[in-house]
Amino acid sequence: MSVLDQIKDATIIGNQKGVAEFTNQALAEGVRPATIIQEGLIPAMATVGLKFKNGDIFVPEMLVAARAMKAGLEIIKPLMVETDMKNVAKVVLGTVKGDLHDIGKNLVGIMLEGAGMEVIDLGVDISPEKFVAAVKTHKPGFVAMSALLTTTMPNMQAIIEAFEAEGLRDSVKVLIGGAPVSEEFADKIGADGYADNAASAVDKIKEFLD
Ligand code: B1M
Repeated sequence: MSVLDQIKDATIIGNQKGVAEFTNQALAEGVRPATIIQEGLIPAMATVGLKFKNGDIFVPEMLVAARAMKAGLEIIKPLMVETDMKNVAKVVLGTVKGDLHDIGKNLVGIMLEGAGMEVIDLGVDISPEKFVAAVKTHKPGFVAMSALLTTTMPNMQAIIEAFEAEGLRDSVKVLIGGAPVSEEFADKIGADGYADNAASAVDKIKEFLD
């Protein structure tokens, strides 16, 4: 079994220690950090989601798998940051109100920081008011929102409307992402862009900077 498969299996069963060990082993073997994420950790969470959907596992198992994935990300995070290109853009990032999923958001944050951007991570369950306050305080060029539940997607629109109501809409580019979100939905709610993964979130922002 390859070390990437070992990372995947350890994540699925929520074996934090195993994920950390196999991640370190993979790095020692010369596997690129991005490959560990793309071919080990992310597919593991896709399997976990499927098992949950099929009723094979329940919320507690999903939670331990999420913690195991974070153990791998913690090791990889410092390796993703390029030191020579700081602050090419300032990004306020958060998971929208009602939604507690943060792995994808954290990954987006890691990739943005890795590309030399300053990230103000508001966390999860972030209301329109909190996004508005963060934009007023930090004056970012970009706001990146994450939603993983179909029920919380409409809160992205509420945030854009709050920016409009506060006269902030033209000061920021709003990008959205998360498993149930699409380009079409981004257009519908008047977002400036959609990214289907963390790497493309970086590319989208770079497009605006060009
Ligand atoms: Co939840 N959950 N969950 N969950 N969970 C999903 C999302 C679900 C699809 C599972 C399923 O049924 N198959 C389902 C949603 C169904 C739906 O809405 N249609 C679901 C459900 C139902 C729930 C609860 C309601 C369960 C319950 O309580 N009965 C509950 C809701 C809690 C809440 O938020 N209020 C719940 C809870 C949880 C846990 C807390 C146990 C845990 C989250 C732990 C955590 O995040 N700290 C959890 C998990 C782990 C999942 C799954 C299994 C994995 C999510 C994940 O981390 N994926 C998920 C199933 C799935 O997605 N297949 C599921 C890995 C991550 C790297 O991918 O987040 O998609 P993702 O991020 C990607 C891209 O989407 C993109 O880049 C990332 C990296 O490439 N991206 C962005 C994300 N945000 C972006 C922002 C951007 C750009 C790109 O900005 C520009």
